[in-house]
Amino acid sequence: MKAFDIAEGIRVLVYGEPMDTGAVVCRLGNEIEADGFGHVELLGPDASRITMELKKKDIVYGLGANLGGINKRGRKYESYCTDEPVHSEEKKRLYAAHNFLMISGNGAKGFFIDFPGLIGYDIGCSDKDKLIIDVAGEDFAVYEIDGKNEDEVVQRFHSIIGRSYVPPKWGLGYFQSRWGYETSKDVRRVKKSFDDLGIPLEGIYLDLDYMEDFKDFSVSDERFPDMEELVREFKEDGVYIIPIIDAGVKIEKGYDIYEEGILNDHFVKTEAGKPYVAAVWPGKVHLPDFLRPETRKWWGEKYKVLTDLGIEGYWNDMNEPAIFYDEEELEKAVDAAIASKGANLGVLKYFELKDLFKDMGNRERYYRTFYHEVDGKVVVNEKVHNLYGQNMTVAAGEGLRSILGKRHVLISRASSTGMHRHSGIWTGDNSSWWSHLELNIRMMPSINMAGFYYVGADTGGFGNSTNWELLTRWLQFSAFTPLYRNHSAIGNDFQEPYIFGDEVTGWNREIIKARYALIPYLYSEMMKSVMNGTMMFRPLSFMFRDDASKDTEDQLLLGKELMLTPVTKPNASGRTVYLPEDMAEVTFRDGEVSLERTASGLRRLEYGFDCLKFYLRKDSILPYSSPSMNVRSLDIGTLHAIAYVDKEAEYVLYDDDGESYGYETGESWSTTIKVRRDGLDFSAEAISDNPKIEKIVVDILGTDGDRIRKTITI
Ligand code: MIG
Repeated sequence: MKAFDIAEGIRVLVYGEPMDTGAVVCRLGNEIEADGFGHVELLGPDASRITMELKKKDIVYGLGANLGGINKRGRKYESYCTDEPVHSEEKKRLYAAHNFLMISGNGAKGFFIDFPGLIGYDIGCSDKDKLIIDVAGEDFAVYEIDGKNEDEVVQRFHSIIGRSYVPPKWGLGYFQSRWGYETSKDVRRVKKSFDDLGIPLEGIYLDLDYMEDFKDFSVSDERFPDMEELVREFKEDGVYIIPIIDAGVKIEKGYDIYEEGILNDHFVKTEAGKPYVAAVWPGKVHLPDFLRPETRKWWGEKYKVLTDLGIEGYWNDMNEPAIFYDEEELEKAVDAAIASKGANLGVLKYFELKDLFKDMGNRERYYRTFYHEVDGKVVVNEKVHNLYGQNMTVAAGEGLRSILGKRHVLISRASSTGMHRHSGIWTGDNSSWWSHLELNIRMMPSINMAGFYYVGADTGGFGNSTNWELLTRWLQFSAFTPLYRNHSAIGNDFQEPYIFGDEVTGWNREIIKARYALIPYLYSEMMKSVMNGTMMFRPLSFMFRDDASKDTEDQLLLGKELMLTPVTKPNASGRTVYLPEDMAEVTFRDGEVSLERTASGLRRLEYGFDCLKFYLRKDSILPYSSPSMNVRSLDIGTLHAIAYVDKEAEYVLYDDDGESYGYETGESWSTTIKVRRDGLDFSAEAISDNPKIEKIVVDILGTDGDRIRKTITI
């Protein structure tokens, strides 16, 4: 092991000769003396174990988009990007490999394990006092990060992984999606329903249905003959089309992507050096070797086919990569089935036969049978598995940036740290379960920790049919997440916000409108978090040190201002909330915003379906606008704000053009709003260089119950 200095509070311990995974952007400093952290042992070739002690009260945060709690203690996890269609409690891995952990107890300490293969975590599970990390290799680096508190540790971690991707501002609108909008007629019908019912809509995601035979970069002539007009007409109304792209390339003579891929050697190979054959949606496919820079460049340029149609947003799917079966596995199962034809199968034999077919998808063996080219060397997928989705998405991100010259929307299913500089993520195939709404809440802070900000879950739930109540409650929570997308799987009941009758439609419309009113604030918070490397969503325990705050995992802090308290149970007219300090209850209903003082402690919150509720912290200001039908028509000429003030409060509203890369070099506008108690009165002032803002109307609630409105002219 060698140790190097990186920056204040950050050092790296290097074991063996790790490869460059693209996760970090920092340079090694001086070599230093270090005894490491915990205990590292080599258990054999390709097996290293790191063991650390956990104190009774330590909280372990991190692991990004994975299962479990905000506090990761008490279970096992794995980092090995996997197409996991059912996120049930016993699962250990999902689509992401986010290897950042933070132990918080007596101070906070972060660890990032930079390694592209399988890592197992046993976090106080088999031994309650131990954190055991099993790295399937000998070559890896561990970044060790100190800080005065959790926020500083995260900020320092983000300083070594580099600034995160941000979408254009329209990426914060409301998106409707469904696997099974089969034709452009279907898509037009969906938009018309939103228009007719006055529900804001920013865009419609297109799933596999738009392609011809599931071929990437193709558009079905039969089902989407008018794609170009569709995109243009929608855009005139401020509505975007966002198509899916899958990792696997259909094997089909004459299909340009396949032909070019073969010609230029772009596909991953078998041990014998032949293009590897997997089966995914198009049937038999080859998988592009995204670990090769030439292949990434080729793939990135292909997006031109779609950007030429006016498309500016994309989602990358099946890039773990997902494999439904390979030829060997299928043959084995089919042979066994044929051999048992007419036989009197005993039950055990029957189970054996059935299991050959069951779970044929994503078998670990597949990932040991195909190879990448990394820096001229041949490397089996298993060893670099977690870099596949990352590099597919880097290819897309770089391609789109150079083709469009302005920001684009991009989300990916598989991810690892490093990809955060190029794309957002969605949390994959959740189910229409109440427990998955709760899981969504718990995932948000850890995903931010891992470097991803443009994030959201399939609102309403992807698998299984949702119901009006779960959808409405989920719309209420997702109204705060940067990616706000309702998505569901083919075969389930429809779940557009207008499906469940007039009354529910009215509620959902109000919730989505309230989201639009919050976009100035949400965009400001997302951008400031990205720029400063701080988290947008934080657990209560980052700010409040009492045990009740540490135990609270169904409430979140958003920015420095808000505390979110979503309802996550059926048949509930509200919930019990825990307030670590006095706050003001905020209600957005029917275009009206109201504030009520609430004393700290356990409180009953009445939270119906027809509104958005949350809390505003003391000495805080929340700016908002009038709702609009899309981001383009968002008008902040008259900006509104609510303030809950004891002594004084300040909010700095970040804004920029929302579409160029100017923000990278500081092209932005800033509006500072201040409210101060002045004897018996309040004073409010603002300084702004934002040309769009003319006046700010601030509704102030004092901690003593006084209410006053101030209007500031800019
Ligand atoms: O095997 O494209 O997570 O969002 O709707 C399923 C169809 C493939 C998985 C994605 C989901 C998408 C679905 N895809």
